[in-house]
Amino acid sequence: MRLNDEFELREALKVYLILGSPNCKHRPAEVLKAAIEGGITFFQYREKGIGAFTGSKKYQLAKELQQICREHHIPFIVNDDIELAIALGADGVHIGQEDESIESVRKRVGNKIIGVSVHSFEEAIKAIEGGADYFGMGPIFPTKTKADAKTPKGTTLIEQFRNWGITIPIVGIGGITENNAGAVIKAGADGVSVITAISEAHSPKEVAKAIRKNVEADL
Ligand code: 3NM
Repeated sequence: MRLNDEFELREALKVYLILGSPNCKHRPAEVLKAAIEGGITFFQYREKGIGAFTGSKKYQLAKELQQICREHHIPFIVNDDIELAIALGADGVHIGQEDESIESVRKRVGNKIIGVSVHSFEEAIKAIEGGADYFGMGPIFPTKTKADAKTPKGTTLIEQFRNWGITIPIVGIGGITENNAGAVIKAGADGVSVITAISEAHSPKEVAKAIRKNVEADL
């Protein structure tokens, strides 16, 4: 999957599912397939938390999920694990502030997508200068999914970024559901990143569909 420009990336980020085996009650592949049927537009493999796979189990699951994404033309990116992303030929990586510098990651992944988690104006400027392709900003709402998540800030920081003239594609993250996704888009985000609202849903397909509908309504 190639995204040729920022416009295509912005479009692709609308409904951005993230998951790994610790986030799923059912087989991750089944959850991903259902979410794709519901209308997700982007996928990140994030294998973190209690019981997270490592080594060959992690590689095998990543490969299985990548294959599903390929069949449906959904970009597939990997959280943090640059080596895994390169080994798989993933469409990109998502990194945090504690990870390797963006410049160094860029040298390793070439023109693949690099997403960066950003929490302040200073981090935003540094990430733009380093060559980030999009920002993940959160937590917007309270979340139990990330053990070391910061205090939720609501949508104010996204609004401020847009008021300051920062135009880079942004996805909100943290506690996003079908009920609050629209507010994140109204604040100026291009999309919403969601883990548990979809991964632990009784019907990942129906929740993905509802989030897609609400995002499109507010874009
Ligand atoms: N990053 P859920 S919050 C992976 O604030 C992640 O950067 C965050 O999970 C950040 O959709 C978060 O289940 C967890 O709330 C999001």
